Amino acid sequence: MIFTHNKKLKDWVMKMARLCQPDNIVWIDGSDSQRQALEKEACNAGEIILLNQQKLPGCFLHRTAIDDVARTEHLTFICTKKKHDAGPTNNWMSPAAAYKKAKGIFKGAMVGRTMYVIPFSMGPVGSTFSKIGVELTDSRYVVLNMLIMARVGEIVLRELEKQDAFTKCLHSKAGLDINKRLILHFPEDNTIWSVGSGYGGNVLLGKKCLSLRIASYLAKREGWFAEHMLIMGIEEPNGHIEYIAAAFPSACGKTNLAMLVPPEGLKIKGYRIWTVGDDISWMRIDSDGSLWAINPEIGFFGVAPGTNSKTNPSMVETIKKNTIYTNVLLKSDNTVWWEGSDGDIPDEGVDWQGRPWKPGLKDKEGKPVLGAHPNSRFTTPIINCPSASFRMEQHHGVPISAILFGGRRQHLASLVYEALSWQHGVFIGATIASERTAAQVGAVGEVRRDPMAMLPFCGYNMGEYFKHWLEMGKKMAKPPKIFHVNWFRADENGKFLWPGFTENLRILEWILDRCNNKVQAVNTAIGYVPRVQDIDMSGLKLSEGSLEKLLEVDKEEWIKESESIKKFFKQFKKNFPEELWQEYDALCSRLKS
Ligand code: OXD
Ligand code: MN
Repeated sequence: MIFTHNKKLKDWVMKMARLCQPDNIVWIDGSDSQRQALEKEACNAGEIILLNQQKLPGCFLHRTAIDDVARTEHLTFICTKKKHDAGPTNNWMSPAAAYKKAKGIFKGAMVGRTMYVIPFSMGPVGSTFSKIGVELTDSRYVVLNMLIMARVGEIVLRELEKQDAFTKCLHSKAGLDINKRLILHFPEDNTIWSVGSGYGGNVLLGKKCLSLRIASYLAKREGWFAEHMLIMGIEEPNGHIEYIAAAFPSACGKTNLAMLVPPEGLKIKGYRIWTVGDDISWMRIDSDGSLWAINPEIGFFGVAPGTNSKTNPSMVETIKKNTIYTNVLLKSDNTVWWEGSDGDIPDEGVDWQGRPWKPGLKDKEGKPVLGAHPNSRFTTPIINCPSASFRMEQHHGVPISAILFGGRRQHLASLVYEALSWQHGVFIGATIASERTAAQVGAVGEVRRDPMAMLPFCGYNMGEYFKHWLEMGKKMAKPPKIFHVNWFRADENGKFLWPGFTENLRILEWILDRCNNKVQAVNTAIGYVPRVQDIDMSGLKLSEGSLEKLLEVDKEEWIKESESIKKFFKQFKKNFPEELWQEYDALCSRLKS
């Protein structure tokens, strides 16, 4: 039993308990002994499976319901009093309607279950960056994942006695019924209600819900940034470290970049990479006039398929212990496997739905049956990562030299280019986009805009969000330089021109050289593009003319792109900042000159 002096917290827990009617209430204290007891209970209840403890110590497997395997954006709402405050890119419900609808589902949802109270801090406990949340949940899986992803327990309760502000997070699995599933954000009440799901992105409320949707709203009010960005440091042999933050839409390689291992050809230069975070960056302007960042999380919630020693050797090391796997294949030796993992394809196993599986299995329509769900995940502590930053716990964060925006564009976007100014950089961020691949539903090649990679995560009107970016730029004496990268440019046959992954360090090197005024660049219509000779290609052979093609700016294609940008911007109507229309006009006139 935990004791808190915080009356607001006690009253709220009791009020939610009256609504959900759990049999009992357990406060999560953050101790190893409590975690181990919960792991045992969850195993006994069949919620998780203990994996082979010789090969995967401290690891477990969990399977979600088969229609509960990803974030459900159509069931995710921003509930502000005025619809306009949620903006044209968010689903909106009025707070009164949303509370009423969700109360109907939460009512009695925890009968026969325990309600766990999870006090958590996003960011180091007590840092000026950090925000506290308290999640009430009836899921042991949520508790065990939160213990990996956030700083949890008694230490947070003590902090809550010094300050009163916390995000009220209520979650219940209820009946895991997709027709009774809602992910509701009430930024004006600092409240999140999630019901009917057990999938991480919907239920680990410290992550997307608090650290992006609620935090972006608070950041606008309080004058900081909450962004969907990785943070990494690049150390030179002399010990000097420069940090960058990068926003790419989901499935564009943020996690792989955040922990890359230098390629063979650059090893001689002795770089060392430090991973601060792979998904979320909170950034503030410090007294030195530059932007400093923390990762509010302490775990990775990464996608399993495609993770192997070639694509991400550091992650392969990270997930060898203390990891919860979700929706991957279970092998007969009680270890796990997924499509695109290391090692041979197993002869048999149990698939992510709990059914017997063997290679070559086809469904009724003749389609291959996958062992692991394409969005199967692992939850794992950052501290396990060989490149984990030694500054994770520093209350000050790390100084950011460059901000990168990127997308998946087979055509159009050069491998890398630098914004002409902060304002132009905001324009670039506001226009980032990815093309659909054959793996997604919809027309292949169709462009989906995802400004700053925040489209599903901005907790308020995105027109106002762009204004916030512009305002922040004005307040910084030493703003980071802004760049756009595109690892996915392809030739006429659709073959990627750039090898990506570890080789991307060559582009980071150019970016840092630009930040330190060490190299010149070509001033093009879209921004500063590298001179071919300034990318270090030691040990990497591309076919003749590939680098030139990767850096090419095709004005005709860009003129077509500008039409699509205009259409996208128009939806924000009066809320759209004039400065970005100026950038739009300036781009058009540069393209036509
Ligand atoms: C994530 C996402 O899970 O962006 O990080 O969807
Ligand atoms: Mn993400």
